Amino acid sequence: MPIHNADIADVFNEIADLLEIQGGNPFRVRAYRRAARSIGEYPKNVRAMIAEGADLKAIPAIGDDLALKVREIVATGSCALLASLRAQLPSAVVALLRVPGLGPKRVRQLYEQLHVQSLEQLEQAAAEGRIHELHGFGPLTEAHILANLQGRLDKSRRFQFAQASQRAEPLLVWLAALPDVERVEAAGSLRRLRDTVGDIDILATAREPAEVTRRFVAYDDVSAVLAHGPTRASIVLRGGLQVDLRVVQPACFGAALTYFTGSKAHNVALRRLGQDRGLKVNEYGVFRGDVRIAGETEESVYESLGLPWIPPELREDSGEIEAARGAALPALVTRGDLRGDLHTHSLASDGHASLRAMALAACERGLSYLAVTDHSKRLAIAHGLDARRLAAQIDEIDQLNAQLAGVTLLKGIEVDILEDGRLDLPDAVLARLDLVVGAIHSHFDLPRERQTDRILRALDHPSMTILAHPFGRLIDSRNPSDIDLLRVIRKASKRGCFLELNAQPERLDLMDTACRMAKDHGVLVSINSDAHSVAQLDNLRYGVNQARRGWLEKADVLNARPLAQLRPLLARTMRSPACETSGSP
Ligand code: DGT
Ligand code: CA
Ligand code: CA
Repeated sequence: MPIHNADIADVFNEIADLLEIQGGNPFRVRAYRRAARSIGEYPKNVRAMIAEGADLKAIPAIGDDLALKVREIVATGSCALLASLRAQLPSAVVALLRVPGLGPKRVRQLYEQLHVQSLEQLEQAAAEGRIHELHGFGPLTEAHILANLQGRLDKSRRFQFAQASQRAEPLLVWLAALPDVERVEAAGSLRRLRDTVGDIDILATAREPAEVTRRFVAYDDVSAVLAHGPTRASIVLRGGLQVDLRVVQPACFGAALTYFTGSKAHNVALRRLGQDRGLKVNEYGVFRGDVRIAGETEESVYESLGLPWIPPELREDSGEIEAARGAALPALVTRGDLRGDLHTHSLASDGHASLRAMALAACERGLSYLAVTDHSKRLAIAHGLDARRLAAQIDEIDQLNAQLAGVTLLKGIEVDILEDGRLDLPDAVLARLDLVVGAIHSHFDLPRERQTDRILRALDHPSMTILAHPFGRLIDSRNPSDIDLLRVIRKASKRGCFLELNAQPERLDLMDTACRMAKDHGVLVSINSDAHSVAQLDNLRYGVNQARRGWLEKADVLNARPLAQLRPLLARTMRSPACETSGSP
């Protein structure tokens, strides 16, 4: 394996960690850390420099002794000093240094006196109350360690995108306003607009990196500091969300942003593409031999690989690289493309605003139509409408539309799809509506065959227009129903029906891959807020995020159509019983 600068930096960092735990000379520890950073960010490939006989002491922070070590690492992949340090201390002990409140001296005590060698063992020792008996530790320190570890080890917890972005946005603004900071960007799953986020990754450039990490760990929303170094730090925000900050050199910023945006699968694919061209791609740049040929911007990184810049939403190694190479990247739908919203509630069922207030709010948000789709009677808990109340609402909307300017209310219903696939209201009243949004609110766990048949039957109803939140999942609390999406999509296509991408942050249903399937089969997706209040109309942006991850373009989205083009698509004539395929899906 060819040794790259990052590998050398890793060796030096581990040496510094181990020396520190063993109580080594602080100057020596710092020298290794400085060297690690300097080499990691050095624009030329050190291995190539050695091959050319260049003087390694040209690299900042590298003197005679460290130059020898660099040669040793390049020649052998490691160095004797690291091997001997590792022989004295298991390398998992190094991870203990990252726990707030644990310096090298304490880590050494824990290791020697309690035989703690890993974070898991540390948590166990704290939970069993063995730590506070050590010299220099007390019950407070022990409790602090335990609290920190529980935050850190609970890696499985994921946050809804909306929760994560609401936490991240003020932090990003605050960071950007710090005097030393030059650039700040979110990376990771947050930047890829994933429906859930494990932790937040932030990249920055700054004149004084250490000053920025120092301020970062003192941000007023911090509940724990997991790590704090001169160029990187990790904190846990109140509410439990972890944030990793890395401060990088401007020349590396684009490469680091690409790397830490991920996904991991996309990174692997980029690296492979680089290898085919004789290039090395990592978080410091793109290198040909010893020369960094790209890295300052993301565009430069992609360009060096013969690709246009790829939107982060698509970076999942699911065809985006091939599309980029063939100049066939989708022009992703934007919030500004949406002309209306086809699933909203009012005071009549479980909404919190009047029809008029919802209509005006939609207009203010640049929408020109809004479908009123209150619940049907089966959903008694939501004060669902029966045929009589729905008929009254239809009349009310007609009157309102006569008064409203700039926005049109469409008459709809979110009708329950009953267990057997029938709809919860009589055909006659459904036939008076502009659109019928059908939704499952019960029996989520039917076997696949029955659940799918239930939906297909609903799609066969002559009035059915849009299948709402098709999988019924709730991100934190309900798994997606087991349905055969392909059969549902084929039926929707045949019946002229549409699938909803419900934009509520806890739903985001359709999922991204399902959006793409709908697109591939020519079934339009309706990005709906499902707003129960004026403010929830802003959920649309979360729906658009998800649609972009699903490769949707403006033309793939039902409510990106202006009203005049929408009306014929909603018209029931397309779904008349005459073109029904009598039961066989
Ligand atoms: P998350 O936090 O679970 O929602 O998902 P990400 O994608 O934000 O993942 P995270 O925070 O573990 O890492 C951020 C990015 O860093 C990730 O998307 C790709 C990059 N990355 C992390 N570890 C590796 C790795 O081992 N190999 C490669 N190629 N990239 C990695
Ligand atoms: Ca992350
Ligand atoms: Ca992370």
